[in-house]
Amino acid sequence: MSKRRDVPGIRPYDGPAGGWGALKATAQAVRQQMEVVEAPMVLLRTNQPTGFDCPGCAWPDKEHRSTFQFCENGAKAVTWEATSKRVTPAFFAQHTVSELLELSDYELEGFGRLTHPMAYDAGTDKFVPVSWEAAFARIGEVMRGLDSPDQAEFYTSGRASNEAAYLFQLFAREFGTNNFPDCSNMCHEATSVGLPQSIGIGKGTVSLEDFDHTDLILSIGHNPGTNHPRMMGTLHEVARRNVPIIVFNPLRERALERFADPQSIVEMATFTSTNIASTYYQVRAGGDAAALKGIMKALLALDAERGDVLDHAFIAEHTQGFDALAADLAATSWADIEAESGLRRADLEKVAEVYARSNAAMVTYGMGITQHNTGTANVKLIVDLLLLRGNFGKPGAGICPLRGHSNVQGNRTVGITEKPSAEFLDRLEAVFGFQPPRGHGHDAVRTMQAMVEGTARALICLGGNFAVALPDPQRCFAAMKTLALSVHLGTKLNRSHLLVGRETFLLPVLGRTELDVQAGGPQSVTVEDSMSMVHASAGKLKPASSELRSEPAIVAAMAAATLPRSKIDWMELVADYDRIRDLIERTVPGFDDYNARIRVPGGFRMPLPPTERKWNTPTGKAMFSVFPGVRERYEPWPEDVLRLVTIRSHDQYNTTIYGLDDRYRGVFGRRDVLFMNPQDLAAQGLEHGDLVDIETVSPTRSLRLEGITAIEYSIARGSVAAYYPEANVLVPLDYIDKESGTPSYKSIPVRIRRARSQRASA
Ligand SMILES: Nc1nc2c(c(=O)[nH]1)N[C@H]1C(S)=C(S)[C@@H](COP(=O)(O)OP(=O)(O)OC[C@H]3O[C@@H](n4cnc5c(=O)[nH]c(N)nc54)[C@H](O)[C@@H]3O)O[C@H]1N2
Ligand SMILES: Nc1nc2c(c(=O)[nH]1)N[C@H]1C(S)=C(S)[C@@H](COP(=O)(O)OP(=O)(O)OC[C@H]3O[C@@H](n4cnc5c(=O)[nH]c(N)nc54)[C@H](O)[C@@H]3O)O[C@H]1N2
Ligand SMILES: [Mo]
Repeated sequence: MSKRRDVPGIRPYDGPAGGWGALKATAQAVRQQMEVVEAPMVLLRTNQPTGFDCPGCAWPDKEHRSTFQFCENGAKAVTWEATSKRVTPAFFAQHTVSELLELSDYELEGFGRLTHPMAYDAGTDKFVPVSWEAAFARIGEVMRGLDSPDQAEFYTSGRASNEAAYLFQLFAREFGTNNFPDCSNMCHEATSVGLPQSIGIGKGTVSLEDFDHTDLILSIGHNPGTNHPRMMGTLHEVARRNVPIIVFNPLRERALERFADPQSIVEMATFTSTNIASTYYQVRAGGDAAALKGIMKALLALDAERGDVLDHAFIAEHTQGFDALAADLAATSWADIEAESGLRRADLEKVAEVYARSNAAMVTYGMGITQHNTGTANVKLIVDLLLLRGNFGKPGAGICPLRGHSNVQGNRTVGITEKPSAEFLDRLEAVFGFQPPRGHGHDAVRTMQAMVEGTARALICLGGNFAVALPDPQRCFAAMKTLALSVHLGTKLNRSHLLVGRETFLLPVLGRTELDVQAGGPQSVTVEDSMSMVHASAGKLKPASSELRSEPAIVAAMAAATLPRSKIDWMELVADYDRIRDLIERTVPGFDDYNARIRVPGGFRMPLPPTERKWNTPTGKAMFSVFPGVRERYEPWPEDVLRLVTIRSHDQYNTTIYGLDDRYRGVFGRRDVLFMNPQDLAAQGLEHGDLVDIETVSPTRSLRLEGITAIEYSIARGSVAAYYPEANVLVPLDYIDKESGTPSYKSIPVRIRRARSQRASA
């Protein structure tokens, strides 16, 4: 092969993930954002019994008791929030909103923490300071002036605490709508919709202890070295027990290959590392259903030979729908499975063999499974695989969705959903005495569609970067500007804040790391992690500005201003968050003795019936389901169409970009790249480093991203990858999983063409 040309910022990364590189990156993050004296103290308080919950990810800690767990990306999340940089009224006086909109979210957030409540002034095109009271009064006035409560949309980004989220849903429901777009609608909605159908609850079933007992992990479509870094410690332990970890991922992700645990004195001292994946299958993007069906088909064949491969007793006692699944697998051809998954029959048979030998297996998965047209069906297939060998309700077994935001699961538990159950609404009615709306409301995509159509008039965002996170910014950005009112509770400036409507308010909040003092004294909030553990989190840092208010306090004040005849004494609730938790206890099952139990270090676990082999489905059984065919789309794609997946870099938290490197993938100082398989490059007559244009194959919209540098990467053939959110310009807004509404961010049909001008490539 000829020598690869040099491309600026692209250098292979040969080391393991973790190790000294991670320590160095942490030191750098601290230096750039914080005063160094304060930093070690803050980091030491992360995920400690008396400290705050890490805003980085939703991976649990061993009872929140262990000594400080080193985590590079957790440190970035904490230092990013605890930065000493500030965005003050003086800053806003210097820049018009139009000017600021020219900047990227990376630059905007880089200016630091918001310090004062601000209101948009159309006359000067600037944000100007406003008093909290004036802001609340005006928000209330506009809200009351809407023609219908359903013209208002209440967005939640899953960082909000249980207390803030509960008050937010209470506000919206007393106001009269179930419009709850949330980040989960773009993330694990397929889990929230699929798992209840299969096992009766929309949550993962494994606990941290299960990792000590498992003897097989299938890791599908998630990148823990970057997105759930504390999981690496767990996987490292499992790998060192010689438990097979079989990875399915179109991209080679370094942390899934080799990891040096910064906690391991030996590995750090000797520069060694541990292999994580025992086998790494580079499945084609969107080929997981085919692969899972192949494994199950092989498993059934083994059972036909040996008779004891399936857990027949479990299937008979606990499940329904096995025969239909078996018939469908028999009817699915190996040719289709191989073509769609890009994997060989012999390999999938090997996985089935290993699975057949295991006593307790688990599947861990993330966005590679959910952000597809068939996201919900994919999730249900994973359950099928586990049910075949009774992998629920025994130590070491179960399903483990890697959640997104640190409290996205808790938000759902306390009522952030556009499809509330009748029982929950009945309890709200009984406890509060108002009649909550009964009809289903809008999810995230539906909200944006309503904004595009002009039927949504007001948007209140409890955190997040709504328009940048969603697909098709061209449409979404324009729609935001047609609103009568937008209100953003945030810590840092982002582009959604700047897409101002007729009136827009920016309300700066206390972050997780900061001390929250209310009339009743210092407060803690509570969060629920990926494994359904609920525990307290109390910030300790001095707030970024004396003007900041807590999220519960702001939500309560907006509610009080909007609902003058409210049945709820909002401000009294905020004086002491125990009062909010008492109300949660009275209206949401599983929170008995809430206030007492969060005062025990480590907190408590929410009920998870499948761990006791109890199934809250309509039949009372766990349900097998059938995935029709092997494709995400029911017709094959034309030959020259590639499947684009959008991914996160190592220096990024969703739309928050900490830096421009993606160390483990060998990308430095840039994000404008397209990862391609060398054979796909060659097939298109392209070379490593060529500039390309990407165009979405869409009958309805012309969506393009121009001037991207194509680079060689170890990625499955037919799949290409680019960074989110830059690549969101290529995602059609209506390209969703119809069952869950989740955008198909990981299966966009695209064509790649050499860019007309090759100027910037060398
Ligand atoms: N540091 C950091 N932590 C985070 C976040 C962050 O941005 N930064 N985001 C948080 C949030 S909200 C979430 S939802 C999670 C996201 O965590 P992940 O689920 O890990 O998210 P992604 O990086 O989007 O993609 C995961 C992996 O899926 C693979 N993949 C893509 N398409 C396919 C496919 O079709 N099949 C398979 N098998 N794999 C595929 C990609 O190659 C990538 O390795 O992380 C949370 N934690
Ligand atoms: N193409 C593509 N698009 C995607 C995805 C993808 O994989 N590919 N992933 C999707 C997923 S999984 C998700 S979850 C969404 C994320 O969507 P969002 O949750 O809306 O986005 P974030 O980038 O996490 O939000 C960042 C902003 O949150 C605010 N913030 C930070 N901390 C706090 C806090 O403590 N309180 C408050 N009130 N505000 C705070 C800051 O102002 C910051 O600018 O994006 C989705 N979009
Ligand atoms: Mo997410």
